[in-house]
Amino acid sequence: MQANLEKENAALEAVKLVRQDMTVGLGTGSTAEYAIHAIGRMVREGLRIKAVATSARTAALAAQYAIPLMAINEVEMIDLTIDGADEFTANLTLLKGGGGALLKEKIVAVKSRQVVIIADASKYVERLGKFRLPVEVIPDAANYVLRELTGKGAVRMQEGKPFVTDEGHHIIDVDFGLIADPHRIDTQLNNIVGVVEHGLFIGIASRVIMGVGEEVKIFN
Ligand code: ABF
Repeated sequence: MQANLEKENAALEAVKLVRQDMTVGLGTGSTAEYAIHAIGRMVREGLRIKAVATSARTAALAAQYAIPLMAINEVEMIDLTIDGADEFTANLTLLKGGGGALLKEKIVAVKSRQVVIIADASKYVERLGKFRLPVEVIPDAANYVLRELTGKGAVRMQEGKPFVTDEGHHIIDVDFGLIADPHRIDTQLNNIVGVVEHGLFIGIASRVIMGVGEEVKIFN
């Protein structure tokens, strides 16, 4: 399938940036998993790195390759993080969190010297927002946040049972429509009591490597 080939090609291009003795942030999601498999093979062939996982699922996959894992808080600085995204624009603004790991992904990303996003071509958008924005909330604040967001242009929320993150928080998927001003939404969300984090990554990605057909395209 085309998307999987594009994901794998993007991942293989990104792992060329991994160097001996680096501390590497390992992302979450199917695209990031292509990179983890490739890095795992490199570790089996003698690559010496330390790694930090952004989710329990990623940690379990890294453990299969005996990639040495450190807790996020044990690591001062991460040299390179490779992660996926749900959407990205040409100016490297991202919508992330569809995998429910946005909090640790953002912590790992902001601790990283270089954040390389890998994606298939379907993730490239002119404007973010076709994919609903994941907003991570403290469970006790969920109803309050839902009410606040309904008043601020969010039109559709997650129905049914909330997604519970590794940290025990809830994810509310919010449909803001196409997002003209990510900074405005970032500020709005950061000022609602009970919101822990959200999936807009602004000014965080250093580069996006997109698989497109058999090729890769790099956005800097
Ligand atoms: C994680 O994986 C999330 O931030 C993002 O939502 C998701 C992308 O998953 P996939 O690579 O499977 O499309 O990076």
